[in-house]
Amino acid sequence: MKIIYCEDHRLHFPQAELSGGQFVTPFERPSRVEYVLNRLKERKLTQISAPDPVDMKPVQALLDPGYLIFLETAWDEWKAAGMEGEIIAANVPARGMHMDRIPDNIDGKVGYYCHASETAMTQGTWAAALSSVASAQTAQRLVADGADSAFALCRPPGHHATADQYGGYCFINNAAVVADMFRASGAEKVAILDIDFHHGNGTQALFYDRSDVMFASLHGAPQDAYPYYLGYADETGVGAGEGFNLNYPMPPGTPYDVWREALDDSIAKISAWGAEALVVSLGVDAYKEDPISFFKLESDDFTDAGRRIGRMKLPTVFCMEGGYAVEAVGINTVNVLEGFKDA
Ligand code: SP5
Ligand code: ZN
Repeated sequence: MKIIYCEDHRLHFPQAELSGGQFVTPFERPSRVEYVLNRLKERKLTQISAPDPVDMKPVQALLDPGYLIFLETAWDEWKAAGMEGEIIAANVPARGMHMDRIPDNIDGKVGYYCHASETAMTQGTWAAALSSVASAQTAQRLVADGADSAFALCRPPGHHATADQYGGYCFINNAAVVADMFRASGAEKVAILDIDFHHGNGTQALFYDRSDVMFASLHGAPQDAYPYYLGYADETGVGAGEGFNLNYPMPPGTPYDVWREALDDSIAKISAWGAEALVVSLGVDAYKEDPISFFKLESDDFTDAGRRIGRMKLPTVFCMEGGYAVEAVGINTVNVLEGFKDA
């Protein structure tokens, strides 16, 4: 399997994540990628290359133009306004306030374009986010050109980012861009399977009214887990998209045999629909030792999950999402890929 990775991810490394009322070193940190790379090499998966330059057209086609300009210019505006620290949203438009009037003040703008204040931006965030989506795009082109599968080792991750909001450590929704590119390269029906512990709220929102991209997400139930305000089972799509959004929320302590039933159900529905290409939002934070999650998957379970995904026999792009038990992130991620290959 070809693996695409860009070292520019290191340009995004905030010092601070707001967690439990304190600033801590972000869970989403550069070393995550090093653990995955090391494990890939240990397992002799060495077809690793750098991405081609980012193609902004598919990104601009999917996302809000004002949001992209914001991401590109936010750091300079923040500094020009005399802010000393990293960019952290301290205000958001809440119930009863205007949702559609964008402030001029950068502090107001940051909150307008953010949905979760745990996520800080720094000088290098935009460049890193572009390198991440560039990896996803290069993986997509490899698969569109005939490869069975490819793994985009994306960092920062993407599935929480919507058309116009960042948060949950995500800025550009890599998996969504890949799905849209599969449509443009000829697939009529594209599925996104999101196995990250957290609900893929950004991906859901981007395709909620569309019948050409089916979205399935296995995640911690919103009553108990970030992103809290989306991800219920009764969110099934709207308009033409009705029936094309599948949520599998699960409670604290969920073990693999329960999670696997959700996986099998989502796979059966994607297969019955006749998807022609598959994008996997590959987070491994469903692991039992993950510091911010509450499922109970073991490392071997990721191999089995990969095998089940591989049995779909679809052209597949994997996009790295979350996973914060850093020493196990490499093993668990590569287990999915090896299970997939051996299917
Ligand atoms: C891509 C991805 O996995 N994003 C996850 C974003 C999670 N944001 C909320 C983090 C809450 C952390 N709370 C820490 C409590 C530790 N005991
Ligand atoms: Zn996650």
